[in-house]
Amino acid sequence: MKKKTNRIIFSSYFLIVICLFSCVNTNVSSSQTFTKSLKSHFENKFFIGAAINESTILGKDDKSYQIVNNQFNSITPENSLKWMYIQPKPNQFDFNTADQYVQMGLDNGMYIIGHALVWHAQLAEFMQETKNKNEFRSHVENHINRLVKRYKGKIDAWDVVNEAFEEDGKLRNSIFYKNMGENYIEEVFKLAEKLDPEADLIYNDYNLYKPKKRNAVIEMVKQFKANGTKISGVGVQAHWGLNYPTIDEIEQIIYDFHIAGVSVSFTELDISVLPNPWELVGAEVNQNFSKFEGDPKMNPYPDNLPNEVALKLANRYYDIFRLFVKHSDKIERVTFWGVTDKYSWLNDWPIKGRINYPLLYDRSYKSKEAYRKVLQVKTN
Ligand code: 9MR
Repeated sequence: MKKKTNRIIFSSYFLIVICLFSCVNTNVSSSQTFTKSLKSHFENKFFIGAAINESTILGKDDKSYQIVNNQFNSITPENSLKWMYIQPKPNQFDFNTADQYVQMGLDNGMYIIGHALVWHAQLAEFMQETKNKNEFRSHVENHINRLVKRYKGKIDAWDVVNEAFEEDGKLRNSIFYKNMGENYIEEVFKLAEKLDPEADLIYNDYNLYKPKKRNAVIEMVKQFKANGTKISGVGVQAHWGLNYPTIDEIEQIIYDFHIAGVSVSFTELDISVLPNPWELVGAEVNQNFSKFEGDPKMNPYPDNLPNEVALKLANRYYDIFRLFVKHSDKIERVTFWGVTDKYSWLNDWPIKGRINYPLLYDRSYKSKEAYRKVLQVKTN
């Protein structure tokens, strides 16, 4: 929390500086940029962040870059720090994009997230091929060592482990579990703490509104605390829909983790507006629905979002943020999973090639009704 206040003061200062020197000629309207922003609106409540892609990090998508700088005070790399990109071959690291990502956050006084050290998806191929358990473990240790040391004092929070539980609360039978055994989560948290004792250490997962899965994470938190293992917070991936989870279910998540003694961050917020006839929830990337590709029933708004749906989305965001403000003492950060609808992963999941509208900015980088509604949420 101390860090949070410092960073927010710094980023307010930075906003004024940016205001003075560079507001001409961005495509974001000046009233939108400087009279109000998401970060000023929720100042002292929680960090407000966005996941950013490589084009934004490298400055190729300047409009996105401007939105991020003007509106958000926290960033998460959507893909650029994932294992397959950062260590594609044994001990061959490519830090180019990651370094620029971190620099962007430092330049703009942001709360910088490292996502993610240990995750079974987007892993390098050589890890799948490593059959020797000792060798596997030393690759994991080397990976964490190199990343956490390199960004010590710069990356504020690490998603140390991502998506390690199944829906029924059992540990996922992942490559990490198979090679390192059931204590691997605690083991890597301890290592991350040793390497950067100041960094916030987060466990991140989806579907935590479902009690079985949430309880498993709570048990893990309790075990860590009993053993003196640092865990700063739980990242609740918020890949949600217009009708699920209910506000009560979200509130329960906040209460339960608060009682367990960790902060809550809503780490991957986006609201799908497209049909979900299979009641598919969360973000299990292995679910494949390719047989529905090209089916117009599954892609009902290929040209634009009808007003009534845009309003539903706006009201849904309004309700969610009202709840977040109500519990802002327990919430560290709220991060959108992307900046504009144009590049949202939800255009391609669970069916490729759809047109989805899950975020606060549209395909031409304009703020949507949902953005305005979020700013209408009272903060005092
Ligand atoms: O948004 C990311 C997308 O570009 C990648 O193709 C995908 C690969 O699995 O990962 C997406 O981000 C995921 C995040 O890292 C962890 N939680 C689920 C997110 C959506 O899949």
